[in-house]
Amino acid sequence: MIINATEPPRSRPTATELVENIRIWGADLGFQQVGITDIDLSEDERRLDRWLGQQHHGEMAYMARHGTKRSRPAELVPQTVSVICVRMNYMSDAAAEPWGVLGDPDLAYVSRYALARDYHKLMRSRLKQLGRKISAEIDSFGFRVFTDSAPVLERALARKAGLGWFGKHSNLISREDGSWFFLGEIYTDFSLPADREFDQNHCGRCVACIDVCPTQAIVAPYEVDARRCISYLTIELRGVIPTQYRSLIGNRIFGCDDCQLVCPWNRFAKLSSEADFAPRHRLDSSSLMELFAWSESDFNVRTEGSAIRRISFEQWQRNLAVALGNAPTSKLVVEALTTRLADTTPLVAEHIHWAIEQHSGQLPNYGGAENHDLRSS
Ligand code: B12
Ligand code: SF4
Ligand code: SF4
Repeated sequence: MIINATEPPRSRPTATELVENIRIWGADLGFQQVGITDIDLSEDERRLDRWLGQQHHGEMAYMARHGTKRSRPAELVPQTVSVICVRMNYMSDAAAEPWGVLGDPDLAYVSRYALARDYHKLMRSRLKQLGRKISAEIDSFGFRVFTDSAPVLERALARKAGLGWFGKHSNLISREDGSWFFLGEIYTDFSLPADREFDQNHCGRCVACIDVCPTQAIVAPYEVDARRCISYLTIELRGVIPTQYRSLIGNRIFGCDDCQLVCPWNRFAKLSSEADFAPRHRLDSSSLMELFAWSESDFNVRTEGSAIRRISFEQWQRNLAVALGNAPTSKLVVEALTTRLADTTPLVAEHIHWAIEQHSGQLPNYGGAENHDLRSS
């Protein structure tokens, strides 16, 4: 090997230099913050166990399936000693104003995080780039990246890495950016100096999120009973939406943002200008009727590469049927619901019957399920 005598051999950066570089590379890759933590989540493990013990996870069996792997990073990826946590803002400056959509019962409200390209893809690709950049500097840097893709206690790790505090709605909040951000992690076997954990809480006496929650899912500060949460009911729950929540769901057809929309810390939240987070197919302001008219192939084409694909076409129609039950009564709405009955699954049909019933007696020639003998169709 020829060694250029004029250039000194590349020296290994000190731990402090490396961490500074990681932050700079993270910022260059579009992350608003990068923090580092060790892997001790014993306090959070107790809270997670309690949450599971109370059955707050409902039918999300994956939350309980992995034993202690979720709260013990080295059980998920052996030899992990440090975790690099990142966050990326997603509220797009191109999206329609959320309260305007929520306040118009003819429109469909899709959670702001799901209007665009599936964030998992973008986050994973950026995290991998960050990991490779570090490996190029440190030969012995073994790593794996995650974003909502494995049993990882993401918010707990992020809080420990100094990224923010748990709001009473349980989302992580940053002083600089509010809570409209995604989290991601790099697990590594390379020991890095940990940042100071975020040990303050800036919620104070505020309870705005608890008060606004349409289904009272925030059963205590920092504790969400997922079974009541509209995000769970419209996304994670595969079957029948319990009737007591249907009117409360309003026009929210995929997820829910209310607890974050009222949070004072989001008044100053910075918007994202990532092209990938700009809304697609006018999903930020479409009417319920437009979306209910989609065929299965429309659904497949228009939600390709989107986080909405976490739900099936059947769940999509189920959610729209509930929202149409909450829409202002009109002949067109009742006709669209009734027509759909001819070609749908028993699950969707059950929700359509409920929806039609909400309009019964409000139109002269539409008496609801009774007049149409819908239950036998
Ligand atoms: C399961 C899940 C859900 C479930 C359950 C939500 C929940 N609160 O657990 C449902 C489907 C309802 C859901 C909804 C949403 N989710 Co979600 N979800 C997850 C997932 C996969 C696991 C969360 C988890 O571990 N829950 C278990 C409970 C026990 O954890 P926890 O609520 O964080 O509880 C901790 C604290 O509350 C704390 N704690 C408890 N008591 C106390 C008391 C005090 C004093 C303190 C300080 C702390 C504290 O200890 C617990 C353990 O650390 C994560 C991804 C991941 N792998 O982590 C995404 C994740 C949490 N979700 C996310 C998002 C964006 C959402 C939604 C906003 C989506 C939407 N718009 O519809 C909503 C928000 C609803 C809400 N208010 O939480 C983001 C949150 C980003 C952020 N800024 O925090 C995550 C991190 C995904 C990601 N990679 O970005 N989600
Ligand atoms: S996402 Fe909606 S339903 Fe869930 S806790 Fe927040 S306000 Fe309540
Ligand atoms: S709305 Fe208030 S209580 Fe809820 S997270 Fe924001 S600051 Fe905390």
